[in-house]
Amino acid sequence: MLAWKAGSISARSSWFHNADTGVVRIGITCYPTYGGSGIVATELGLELANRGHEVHFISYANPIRLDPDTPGIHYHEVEVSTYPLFQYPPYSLALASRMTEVAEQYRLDLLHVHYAIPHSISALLAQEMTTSRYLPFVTTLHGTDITLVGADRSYFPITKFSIERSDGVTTISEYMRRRTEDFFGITKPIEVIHNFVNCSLYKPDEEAQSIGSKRIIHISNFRPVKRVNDCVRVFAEVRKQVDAELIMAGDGPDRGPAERLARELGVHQHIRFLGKQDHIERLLPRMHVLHLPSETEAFGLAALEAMACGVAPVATLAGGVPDLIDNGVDGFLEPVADIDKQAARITELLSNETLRNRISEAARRTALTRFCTELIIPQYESYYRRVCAQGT
Ligand code: GMT
Repeated sequence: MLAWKAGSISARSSWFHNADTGVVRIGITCYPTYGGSGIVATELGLELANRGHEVHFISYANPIRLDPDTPGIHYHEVEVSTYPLFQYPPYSLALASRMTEVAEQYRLDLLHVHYAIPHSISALLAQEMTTSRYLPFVTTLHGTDITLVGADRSYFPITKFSIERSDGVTTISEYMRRRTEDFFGITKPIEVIHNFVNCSLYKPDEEAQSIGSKRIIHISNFRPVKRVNDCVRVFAEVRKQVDAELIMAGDGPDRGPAERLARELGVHQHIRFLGKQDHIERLLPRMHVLHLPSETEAFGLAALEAMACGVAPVATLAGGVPDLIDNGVDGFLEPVADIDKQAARITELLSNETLRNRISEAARRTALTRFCTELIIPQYESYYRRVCAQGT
């Protein structure tokens, strides 16, 4: 591990904060907005702090879902100054400077960045700028950092470089691992650590489900890759058979077009566009079906959170979703853009209670037995130990 970075670091050494207790001082960087990668990073930081680790979030805003008063949690804002010459203020550089400051001041053991671009490059710079010791960094690849941004001609070389220069690379599904290896010709090991859910917080509420009409929910950041118009089209078909309601949670560029389409199809009075929601765990248990019609999806965190609440997922056979959903067992996978098949499946689930209960129970079981926080967080802890041990 050290050989390919020799020269700049040979005189330095990394340390693991407390080798006896395994407590780590970690800097976490993510997009602090409503995206799944930011949610995973935040929940990971909170869980690590809960286990006694010292967690420092370094970002341009306080990540959503993060209460900075939580014991063991620190938040360091990155200030991006503007200057008349800067048409594009260089956030990556300001981030690298802040990472270095925090790493030196709090004697961080490692950095963990979520979403490759630009966080991984900032971490690499911070590593170079940290003079007191070797500062390893782990990059977690979440989805469009590889499938869309990384595939863009302007970002391909730097994405590949950032992966190659990371001390450790994890990703959230087998599909993402294969896709990264194949597309970038990466040969270094990529560890798959799946998305996780807090199964005590995200749990079923049968009573809430039994009240009122049948409810379908879609949760996303309303980008084109999520195909939110398909939710509306499918819903219009479902409404021909079942008296159902559609709840659209989240916000993003395709919200306006989806609202227009709902009016055109005459179903707008049965759809609620809620905008961004801070407490999805309170909303989900009242739902009957989650609809995730994405073009591509690296894993599908929203589907996992729904499954933990016993809500049957109907998703598309796209990307890493089969890592999560076993078609016909704990949810359904239908072809991308196939409105008829998706509508038929949702109609069937809403009108057949026996089927819905079977899927709902299996979905909860999958969340509990494969993706619960208690199972996944130790995988990160052990991965950090391995990465830090490589740098000593
Ligand atoms: O859309 C992205 O690729 C970014 C990311 C985000 O920040 O919203 O979402 C991805 O990360 C989630 C958490 O790991 C995954 O569960 C989502 O499947 C994935 N989204 C896509 O691949 C479209």
